[in-house]
Amino acid sequence: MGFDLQKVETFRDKIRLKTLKELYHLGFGHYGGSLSIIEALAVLYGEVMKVDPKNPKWEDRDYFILSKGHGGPGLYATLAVRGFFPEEVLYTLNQNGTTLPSHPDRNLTPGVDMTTGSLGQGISAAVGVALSHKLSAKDNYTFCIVGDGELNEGQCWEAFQFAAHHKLNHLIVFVDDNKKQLDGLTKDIIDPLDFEEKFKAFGFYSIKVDGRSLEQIYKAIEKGKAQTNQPVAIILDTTKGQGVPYLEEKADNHHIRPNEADQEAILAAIAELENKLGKAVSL
Ligand SMILES: Cc1ncc(C[n+]2csc(CCOP(=O)(O)OP(=O)(O)O)c2C)c(N)n1
Ligand SMILES: [Mg+2]
Repeated sequence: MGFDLQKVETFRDKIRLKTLKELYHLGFGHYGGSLSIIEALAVLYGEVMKVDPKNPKWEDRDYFILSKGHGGPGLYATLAVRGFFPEEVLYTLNQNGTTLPSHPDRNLTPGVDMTTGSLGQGISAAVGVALSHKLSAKDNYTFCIVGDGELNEGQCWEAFQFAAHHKLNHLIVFVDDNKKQLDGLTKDIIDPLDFEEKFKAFGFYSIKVDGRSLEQIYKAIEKGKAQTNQPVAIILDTTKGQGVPYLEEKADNHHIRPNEADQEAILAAIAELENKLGKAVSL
């Protein structure tokens, strides 16, 4: 299958629109880290991953684990637009009785492959999933997104050593290198130095791309898939709040309870995306 840029761009815009609408409807949430992974999610679910929305537990599917589970709203919007559940469900985000808790739960949401939210643990689970497929001689891919701040957790690096030792070449890890964590710049808290080089030293095939470029992300995955004896790390050069300039510039953009100025800017971004996509997509 070739890469259909226009199709993936539209998919990306719909995901970003639904992410903003569900979070705005809730009144607070993890805007910054949900928005910075949308390009990667659009490429994965729009073009790359073998999934069946009608049969989410299909054994031959590719797996996706959002290790930075607080980006759940971005994943939920992706799954809804992809047809795993009705888009209206997005408006129950994080409310009593919902199937969409603030952080992903594999027992509640169709299409969610792993329960995550405690940083550092999702990547360990992803390595286990990839190992089980390798031991069973199955060719499913396991994709996992970790945060740059999340990589402060030593557990992540234990998992990476293990993945390289076992040559888990069907494990593709994305680092959402948005340069910020909960309360500051990653470089001021624990400077990660050069992720690309670090992953190389840990035995990965490692490549850095512009995390806004759908084409670059797709090509990196293709290169990763060509590896036969190494796990793959794709470093996404992203911006926290990506795709909404006002939120990108807002210093404190990890978890937002929008004030009046924020509300105005978020509603303007929603209107802009709705105009771009045409009224047909708005709920
Ligand atoms: C083990 C653990 N410690 C702390 C938290 C609280 N927490 C949630 S998000 C976050 C910051 C994560 O930063 P990063 O991985 O860079 O995420 P992003 O920038 O993508 O939002 C923290 C500390 C957590 N979820 N799990
Ligand atoms: Mg970050």
